[in-house]
Amino acid sequence: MTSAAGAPGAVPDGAGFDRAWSSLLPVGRAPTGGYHRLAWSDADLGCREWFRQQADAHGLTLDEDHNGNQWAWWGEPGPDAVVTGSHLDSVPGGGAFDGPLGVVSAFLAVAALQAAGVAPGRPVAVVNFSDEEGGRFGLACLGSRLMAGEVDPDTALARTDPDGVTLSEARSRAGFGDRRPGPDPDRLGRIGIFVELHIEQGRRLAVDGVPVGVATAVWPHGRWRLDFRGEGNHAGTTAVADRHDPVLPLAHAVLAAREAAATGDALATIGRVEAHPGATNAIASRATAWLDARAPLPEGVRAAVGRVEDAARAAAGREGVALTVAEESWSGGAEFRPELRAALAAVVEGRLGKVAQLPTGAGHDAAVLAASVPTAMLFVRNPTGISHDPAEHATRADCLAGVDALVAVLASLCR
Ligand code: HGY
Ligand code: MN
Ligand code: MN
Repeated sequence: MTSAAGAPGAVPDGAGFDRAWSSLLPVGRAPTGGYHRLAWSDADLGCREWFRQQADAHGLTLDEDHNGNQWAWWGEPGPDAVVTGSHLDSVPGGGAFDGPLGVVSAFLAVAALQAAGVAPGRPVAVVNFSDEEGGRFGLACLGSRLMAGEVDPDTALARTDPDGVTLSEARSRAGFGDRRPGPDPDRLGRIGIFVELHIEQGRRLAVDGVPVGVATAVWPHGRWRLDFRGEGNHAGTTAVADRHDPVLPLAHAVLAAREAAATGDALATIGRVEAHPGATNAIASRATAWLDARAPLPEGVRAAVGRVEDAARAAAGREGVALTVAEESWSGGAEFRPELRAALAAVVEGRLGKVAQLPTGAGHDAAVLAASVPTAMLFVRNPTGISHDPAEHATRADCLAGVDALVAVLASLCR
């Protein structure tokens, strides 16, 4: 047995990475190439079964908690554990790497330490956090936020998906109905440090020519639902002066989101809209838009949302349309501990010869946990920066560099 210090003999198993990656790749992939691994769907259950198989293959002890999070323990679960992993669910039509790269890399990094005969000085676990994307029920980072007591379980259970299925019903259909979600101080209390590896959702590492980076911060971000209620009518016989078209103020909201993003430091996006009844030859009676807004500081997010809401309300008033705006999800973001990220950056640089430190506008479970435990993130270079799309990609060489960096980080933490 060698000590974990540096674990020079622990190197990524490229063939092992290929096997793990290729066994997960087909799960939940649509014919379009995009992924529909939505929480508690058959695709998500397929990912959960894959996690169980990986835990078994690496001799890790499986623990599935009441919030749907999966843990694979190397040794006995215990306090001050080094936990690494990410999520396996995707946005609708998402890419293959956002989430899964962190979970696959975590299993491979643990396998490399095991193969090198490392005896970890503290418990180690690989984690799959449930429903990180909120792609079905609209609440981001739900598994980790329920564990941390950040989301009311009854509020979450009552959330419905676009087909009107509640989270409660979806969990029951998945065989989880007998387990009530909610705060889990025991499991949260076991975490000594959480390290999440994730594909970069941007191009900073590509521009800097660096394969692996360390996160400095996750921006605050939230989701708002804008409901416009007008008056349905015939598209071919209703004079403009007689219209109360809800899609018109919705269009103003879309333009205001772009304006807020183009003129401030926030990012504001409306990527999901619905018009009812959705008939080509009818003026919609109601329409809904979902706004995603993010910025380096919370007040920047609120300012951007305010600009969108003001524009939408003014346009709705002119059109005689009623508007309600509701905040659906809020994540406060996180600043990762400077001393921790500097220590990990030194480890990564020592292993790979170079490193960068960078913030992200993308939300992560690591940002949720940062309020309770020391957390850090490693980013793997994404040549195009594209994410939340089937074109999302990282090269195999960079994925293995990410595993290599994670091995060195885990080895340094497991002393
Ligand atoms: O939405 C996000 O930023 C993350 O991908 N859940
Ligand atoms: Mn994502
Ligand atoms: Mn993610």
